Amino acid sequence: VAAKPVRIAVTGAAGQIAYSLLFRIAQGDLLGPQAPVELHLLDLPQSQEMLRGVQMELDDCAFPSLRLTKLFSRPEEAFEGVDYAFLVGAKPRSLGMERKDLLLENGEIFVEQGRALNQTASRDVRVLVVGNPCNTNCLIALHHAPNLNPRHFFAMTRLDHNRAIGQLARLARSSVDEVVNVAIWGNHSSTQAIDFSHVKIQGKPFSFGRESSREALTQLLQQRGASVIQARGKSSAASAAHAAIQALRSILEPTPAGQWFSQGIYSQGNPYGIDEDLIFSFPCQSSGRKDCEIVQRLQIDSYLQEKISLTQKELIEERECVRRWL
Ligand code: NAX
Repeated sequence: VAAKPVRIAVTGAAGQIAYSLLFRIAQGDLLGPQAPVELHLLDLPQSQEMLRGVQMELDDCAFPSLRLTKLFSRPEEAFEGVDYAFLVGAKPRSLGMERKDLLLENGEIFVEQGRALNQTASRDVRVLVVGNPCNTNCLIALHHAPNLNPRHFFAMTRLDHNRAIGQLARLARSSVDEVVNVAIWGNHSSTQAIDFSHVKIQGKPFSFGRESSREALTQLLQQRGASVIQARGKSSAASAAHAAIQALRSILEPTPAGQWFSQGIYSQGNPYGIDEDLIFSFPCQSSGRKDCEIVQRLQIDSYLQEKISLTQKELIEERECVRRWL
């Protein structure tokens, strides 16, 4: 008997991240080249023509594992029976728009999509929120999906994590696979707390030597998204799609012993004293059974603790801003 296709929804499917992500999934980068997949593309009614173009291109690749591509403008239809949902679609921040306005504009989208997931998605669905502000959008979605497991909702901080690995490897003149155990704590925003304190390069603990070089790298990483926009004229897309694939792959594969990845997850029951109702990025590990557990008992020095408190404060403020929906 042919295996039943895995159903995967991507929202914002006419946008630039999706233009990379959909082809990567269809090629097998998420589940392997043998696993049959069915893609559900969701975008706004006015973007349906564009979606048709994307669908034609997917057809034209003749990917062996892509069984079906369907187009939608209504989330409850797009999420019907899905095993994975990448929530990428969101309104971009326009010129002069306050962070608060962005939260409110996007909040409504995630109320609707959370409800829709609750109604029609597989009971075992895993949800990755990419659309910004991704932590708080994810929190809203899970609050509106009471019949789904809150530990199955994630916000993407993997791009930040990967950026840090890339730059550390450059700094140490090492290859990226020799850099392990960087971590992003907190919000996917400029307050993110980048934890270099457990980093090992070529098996040895890494240290910056000078305080100024840690500050310089932190600044470079916090500004990286803006630097890409400045150079490319558009925000990060292929690197974001790659990070999204890795974020879900990381829960499907056992994490190498003693290592971790960064993921925004529901903070309830966390061992670090973080507020219990946030989507907060932590160093995480997986047994490979679609799970994601916070790494326990890491030492947190006073420098990092201060940064973690700041990013937590920002997330609490964001939550206050969208309180009407929680
Ligand atoms: P684009 O503007 O290219 O695409 C967004 C798409 O979403 C558009 O096609 C739009 O029509 C659609 N959309 C808007 N509202 C929708 C709704 N209610 N339902 C379905 N579709 C809807 O943006 P793109 O560059 O693809 O970025 C998408 C999101 O990812 C943005 O919010 C962006 O800020 C966020 N990012 C998050 C990152 C992360 O690390 N978490 C990094 C990359 C990126 O900046």
